[in-house]
Amino acid sequence: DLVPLSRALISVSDKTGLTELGRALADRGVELLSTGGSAKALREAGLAVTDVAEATGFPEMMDGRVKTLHPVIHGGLLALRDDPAHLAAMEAHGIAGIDLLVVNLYPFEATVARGAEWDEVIENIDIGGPAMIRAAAKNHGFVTTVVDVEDYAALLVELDTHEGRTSEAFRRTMAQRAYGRTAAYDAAVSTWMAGAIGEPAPRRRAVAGTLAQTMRYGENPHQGAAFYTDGSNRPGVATAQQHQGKALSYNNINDTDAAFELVSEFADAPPTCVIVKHANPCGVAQGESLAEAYGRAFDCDRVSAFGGIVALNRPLDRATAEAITGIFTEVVIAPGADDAAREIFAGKKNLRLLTTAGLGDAEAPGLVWRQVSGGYLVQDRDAGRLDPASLQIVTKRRPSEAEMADLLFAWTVGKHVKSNAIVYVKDGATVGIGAGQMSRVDSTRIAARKALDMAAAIGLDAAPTEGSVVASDAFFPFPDGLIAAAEAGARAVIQPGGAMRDADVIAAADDAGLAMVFTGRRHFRH
Ligand code: 93A
Repeated sequence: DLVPLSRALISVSDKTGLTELGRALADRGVELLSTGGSAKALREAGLAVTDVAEATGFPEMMDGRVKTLHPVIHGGLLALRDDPAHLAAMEAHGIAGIDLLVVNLYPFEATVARGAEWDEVIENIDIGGPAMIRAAAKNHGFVTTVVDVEDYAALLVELDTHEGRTSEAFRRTMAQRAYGRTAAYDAAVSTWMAGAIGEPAPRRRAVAGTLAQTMRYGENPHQGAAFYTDGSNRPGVATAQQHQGKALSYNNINDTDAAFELVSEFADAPPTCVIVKHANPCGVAQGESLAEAYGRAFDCDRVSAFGGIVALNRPLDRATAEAITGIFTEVVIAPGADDAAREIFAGKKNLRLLTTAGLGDAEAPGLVWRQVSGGYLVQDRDAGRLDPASLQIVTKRRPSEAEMADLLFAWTVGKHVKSNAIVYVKDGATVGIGAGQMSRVDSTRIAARKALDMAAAIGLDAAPTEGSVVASDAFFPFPDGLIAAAEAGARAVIQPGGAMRDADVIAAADDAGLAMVFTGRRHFRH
């Protein structure tokens, strides 16, 4: 899969590193082909260059709007070098292969950023550059495409590693970046245009992905909204089949996603049910049966579960469907539903039932995006599972086997609770969840208090947190949160550790007779 590189087309607006790259390629015996300004710079650096105009037999024209848009160029980029018909066409039409394309586009984004007028911005929409990039990247079996100055060095390393050739893996990596660039470029054009013509509706804005649905409104009734799929085709809310009920709202989709992501952590576990409200779980439980799991999840916080989203880790059955219809529920998502369950739900017209092709992959890598003023934050998905062997027991008392199982369950739930997250668990069911507080001790107290409220509502004598275990998504900075958990009746604690005052926190745990394990890993979720 190594292909030699003998002819390069260089056409760049940003001339950074251009002459160095040109010289490095020429030194390796690569013939250079180039457009007006790029060719001039290369020539001034003393390099031999063929003008694109000479290769095409056409001058660059219409203020440069047409310079590389010619079959001699696009044929050279697109021809399959192992297809006799393509080779014959090249021969017949005097087309020489182009093995490397180096392009960076007209500075559209920078032109917008400096506040240029409409006509000037339009003139900075590159047409020939993206056309060449898309052609070369499509033909990555034979052609290398470089669209970032930052990749010049990697290209030269690649050539030196393979004696002037490029590997398939490298060409594919570069092709992926190439399409990423052209996609972002057109998105920038569309986004600018939407702003310039005063069209704020989300459905008109450039968004990566495919428009799946426009909504009556967004998070609130005065906000427009739309839903896009990203083409990854993963099991989840975007690819689920909806069997009944009204179209999903913006908040439904957001909450259903949170519920499904959490239940997908329990792919190989006993029957598990997650109930979500406002993107936080308000009850997560396992049981002998799915119906039992639902009942136990419901008992964590019956008040919040009203109008919630239910996610299940196995197909919905009749008993679970019956239990769910006991209260008003917005959405149920599960990897399937049997006929009896479907029949029971059919009587509840407002209940949406979504089935997926399977559970999500909690360990799949991926990127998550967040918008900030004037930009985006991108990070790896919080994937990956805790290795129980890596846990460190830091207290005098070791957790029992049953406590350890509950600790791991609480830890996994805590990963999906907005920070500061505190999760009390007993016998495979959450009994108190504290979410989204600005101080950890508040989350600890709120979770315990909600558990007490629940106990009063359903007529329990003892506090549900009595004899529970507790997970904290990040370390306890002070002993106060841990002491509050001990006072609520927790017997074991799981937390990352790593606080300056760990020693104080461990001493407080020992004083209260708690077992505590450190994970060495944090799960902030904001
Ligand atoms: O106006 S274009 O869309 N028409 C073209 O045919 C074309 N071919 C390359 N712009 C075109 N380019 C762009 O010219 C390249 O993407 C690059 O940004 C720029 C390089 O021009 P020069 O080498 O003259 O500085």
